[in-house]
Order: sequence, then structure tokens, then C-alpha cells
Amino acid sequence: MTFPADFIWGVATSSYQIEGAALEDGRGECIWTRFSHTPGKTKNGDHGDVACDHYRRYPEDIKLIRDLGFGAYRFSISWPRIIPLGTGRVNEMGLDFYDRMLDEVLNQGLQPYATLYHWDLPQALEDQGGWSNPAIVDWFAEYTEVVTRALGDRIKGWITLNEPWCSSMLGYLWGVHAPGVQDMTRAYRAAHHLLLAHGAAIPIIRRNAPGVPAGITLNLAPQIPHSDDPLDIQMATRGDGFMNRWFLDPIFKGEYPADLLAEEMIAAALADVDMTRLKEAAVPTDFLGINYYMRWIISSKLDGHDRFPAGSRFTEMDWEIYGRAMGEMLLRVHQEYGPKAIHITENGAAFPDPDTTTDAILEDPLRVEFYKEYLRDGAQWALDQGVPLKGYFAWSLMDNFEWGEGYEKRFGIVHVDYATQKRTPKRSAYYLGEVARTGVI
Ligand code: IFM
Repeated sequence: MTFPADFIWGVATSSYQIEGAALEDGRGECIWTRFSHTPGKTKNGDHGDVACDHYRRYPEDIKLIRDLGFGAYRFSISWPRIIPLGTGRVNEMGLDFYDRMLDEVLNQGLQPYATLYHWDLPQALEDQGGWSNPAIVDWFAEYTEVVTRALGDRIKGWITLNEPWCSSMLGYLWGVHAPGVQDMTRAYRAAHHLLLAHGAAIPIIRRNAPGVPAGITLNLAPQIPHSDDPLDIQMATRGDGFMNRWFLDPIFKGEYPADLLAEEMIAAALADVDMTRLKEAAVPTDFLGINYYMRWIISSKLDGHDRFPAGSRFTEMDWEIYGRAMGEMLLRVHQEYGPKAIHITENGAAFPDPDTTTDAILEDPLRVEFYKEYLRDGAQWALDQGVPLKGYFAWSLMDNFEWGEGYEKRFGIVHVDYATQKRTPKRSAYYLGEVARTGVI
């Protein structure tokens, strides 16, 4: 099975999960610094103060990406490193860091894909309501202006937001992510402002980085009814609206899904929102980034693994492993929404890898099998169906701070020994590097 010669093969990371130096060189506090230092919020009280120390070790990390054989690197830019209080004064040391880092990426011959927002909101903005304050659309536009003016056309692909569903629903509805709020009104307002912020950022990117492809990244997860029981079907349709269509519809059609909007509680949450502006979210983009991890099986009667077919396999996150579902999601998005191009901007798995103290390759057969399946039954299958899939980024380059799960869950294709910061590629890193070089799974 061979991928097209111009297919983009990369690895992905995000600022707060790997950089460390959380309050160094003028970086402002972000919601994850505050949240993770609040007792009981993350596993073992883990935080991103040091993380993978990528802030200092970036040359080594970027060289490794190249040496392994990848052609592209997706990273995110930390808003509070650039504008510590979210608006106003720009921290030149923050911009310098990304400038140096980008030089390194380009010197290694890698294509840089940059995400403007991957969850590290300046705490000073959260203190004013964060994503639930309508003013954030202008705050995000100001930040986008500063970053894209500085780094603009050296980037190969600009991504406005990473997974706005997580920012709004995990952060403001369920409260399991920073800022840890549980408030339906704030959650739906946050989602609305994230969509508008995306709409505001795209024209700024176009102006400051003419000709550079720009898009957004959504985490999409099929919602499959467990049976043909009408209740299962109804719950799955509702789940699809909540998880997928709530963001896809505004971005591609400029409207919210009518079935969810008709729900009394959602309508009430959006009562004070200026709906006429939603059209702004449907600004034309060059690609859609999809972060794909799992499908959900929806049942009105069953819980946990009982909902899944006998023999189902799961990652350490308890996420089901089933590559074809990624292919089917890609096909559905292509058919129903027609983005010009699609990139898998994240796909990967946490497994309990054996720790290593040697220089030998760390064997991670489960992860290798995971990638083989998703590339074969997901990416390659979708290409065969005519989906304009242009790139695939593995999550993640290296083990890192997995948000509420702390450092316990390891998604890296490169192992990180957090005590010494030693990086050791796992077998999956060599496997994917070989795929990147040859295009053969
Ligand atoms: O680690 C996260 C990443 O930050 C966003 N997408 C999902 C990954 C795994 O949970």
C-alpha cells in the first residue's frame, strides 16, 4: 500500500505539554498552570512547569524528527509566552523563542505547521471570563495579528484552534480541563466565541501570510448506536450533534445544527448571544485538520466495554482501537462538508510502555500495530474512496503532559525519561519514520 509521493508525514506536539519554562523569560500564567497547581485537578498533581524541557532542548528534538525521517512538524504557540496578560504588551523573548525554534525546523528541512491556540489561555483573560466573554474574539484577533506578523509566511500551514470542543466542553461544561468550570451557559458561549475567533483569525492570517494554507483542527468521534433500538439511535444522533456537528456545521454552513439548537437548555445557554455573527465562522479555509482517536458506541442500556463488540481492543486511555472508523469519518466529512483538503493533525495511542534505561530501541508493539491499522484501514482506505487526505501527523513526537492525566499516560513515539530528560525512540518512531520515507505502510 503506497501513499502519494507528496503526502505530508509529520509528528505533532503542543506548547504547554512539552515546553516547560512555564513562568520563564516573561511567560504569563496560563489556565493550565493555575489548574494543575490546584490540588486534586490533575493525576498526582502533575503540571507543565518543566514538562519535556523542550524550551531548552528544542534543537535536539527537532533534529530527531528529521533523523527519524519525517517531513513535517506540527507545534503550537503559547499565547501567554507572546502576550503574557493576553492583550497589550508583547513579550519579545517569547517571540524570539518561536523565531529560533522555527529557524531550527526550517534548517532541518521540515515543514512547520503551527497552531495558534492549543489550550494555554492566559490566566489574565480567564479572570475576565475567558472564552465565555465575547471580547475574546478581539483578544484572539490581536494575538493572531502579533504572531502571524512575526512568523507569517515561514509557516507551511496555519491552524487557528485545536479541538474547540475540548476547550469549551471539557473546560467549561464538565470542568475536567482548565479552567475547570461546570456551567452550561459558559460552555456554549465559549464554543460560540471559539468559532467566531476562528472566523476572525483566518483573514488576519491571509493578510500576514499570503498564500499560506490556513484551517482549523477539530476532534471528531463517530457516535454509533449500539442497536437499532430507537432510543440508541436518538441518543447517538444527539451525541453526534454535541460532539461533531456543533462545530462542523458552523464552520462549513454558518449555522448550528437545528436539532440541538431546539433543545431548551441549549437555547437558554445561547439566549444572550448574537447569532447573526455565526456566519463569520464559515470563512473559507484551505484545509480541515481532524484529530482522530476513537468512536463512541452509544447505548441506553449498557455501560463501559459492554457496549462494544466482543473482542474489542482498547488503549490505556480506554479508547477503542478500530481503524476503519477513522476512514469512515474522513469519508463522511468529505461527502457532507467538502473541505478542500483534510489533514489528520493527530492520531495516536497511549500504552503502558516498559520503562527503559538502556540505549536499545524501546519496543512498543501495541503502538506499532495501532499505527499500521489506522494507516491501512483509516488513511489509505479513505484515500481509496477519493477523500482529499493530504497529511498525517502522529500524536505525539514524545511522551508529554497529558492534561488531567498528568505524565502517567504516554502517547509518545519517543520515550521521555522525565528524571533525566533523555529521549529514546520507540519502535513505533522508526516504523513511522520508515513509512514517511517510503510511503509504504
Ligand atoms: O494530548 C492530547 C492533545 O493535546 C489534544 N488531542 C488529544 C491528545 C490525547 O489526549
